[in-house]
Amino acid sequence: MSLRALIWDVDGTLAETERDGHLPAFNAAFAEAGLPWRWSAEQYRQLLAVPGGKERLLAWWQQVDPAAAAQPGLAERLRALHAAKTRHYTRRVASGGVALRPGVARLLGQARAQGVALAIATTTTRDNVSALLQATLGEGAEAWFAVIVAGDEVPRKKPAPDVYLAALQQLGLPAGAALAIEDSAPGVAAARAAGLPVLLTRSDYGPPDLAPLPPAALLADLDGLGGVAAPARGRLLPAGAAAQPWQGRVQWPDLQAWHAAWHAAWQGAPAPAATGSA
Ligand code: XBP
Ligand code: MG
Repeated sequence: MSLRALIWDVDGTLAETERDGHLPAFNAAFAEAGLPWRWSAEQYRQLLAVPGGKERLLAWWQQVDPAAAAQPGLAERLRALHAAKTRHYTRRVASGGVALRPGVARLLGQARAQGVALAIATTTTRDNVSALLQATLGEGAEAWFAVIVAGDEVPRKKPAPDVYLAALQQLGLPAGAALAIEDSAPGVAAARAAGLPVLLTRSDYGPPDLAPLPPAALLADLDGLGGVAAPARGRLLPAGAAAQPWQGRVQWPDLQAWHAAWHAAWQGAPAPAATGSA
């Protein structure tokens, strides 16, 4: 089965948005609301275990001020605080505060030249996706993506597979005809649970290591896609074979070869769904 679609995660995969966008936006929203909170980079790394900005805020509030978190009207306070954070985030992105990770524009261009479908499956909001694509790829870039599924558009956020299953359904493709590009453990778990082979491009906030994954889960475990300044480094994980060191700049033919090898190892059977915890 040939590779017909690339399904991209957003935060941490297209850009280091957690470090350069979401964290400062949360802190700006706290300051604006007169809340004494300022999340450090390390605190935020811990908080990222909770996918979803609104869910993250609630978990924090329950941790630091359980009495306030139990007050009636908290849901509205949370909604307003998250809306303020999204405003700070989109303003920061629109002003050029966030750059694409190395190699992302290259690979998107190669996929488009091949006529391969592009899709997005993310936990963040559609407003944030639109702001990032427009600021980093220009007007009209959003139209490059045949499908965009945002976190609030499905019942469950990552590590549940909902955004990936919705993307596949809207693409009209089986999981074996696509490939997910992810940066984090919840993201890998979500893509695996949807039966997708995954290219992992670890991000600044990605986990130091992922729970052991069945060989079929990952095509490769890299520190990025590789840019002009430096190649990506990591390892190929051919299904059923030993990991092989790899370094270079990921190109469309690499994805085709890794995807074909994954299929050959599984004779087209879908990879085992997620088993381990992310
Ligand atoms: C990462 C997330 C998001 C962002 C914050 O999404 O978990 O919640 O951290 O964005 P991705 P929101 O699947 O793209 O890696 O505040 O809009 O949730
Ligand atoms: Mg991500």
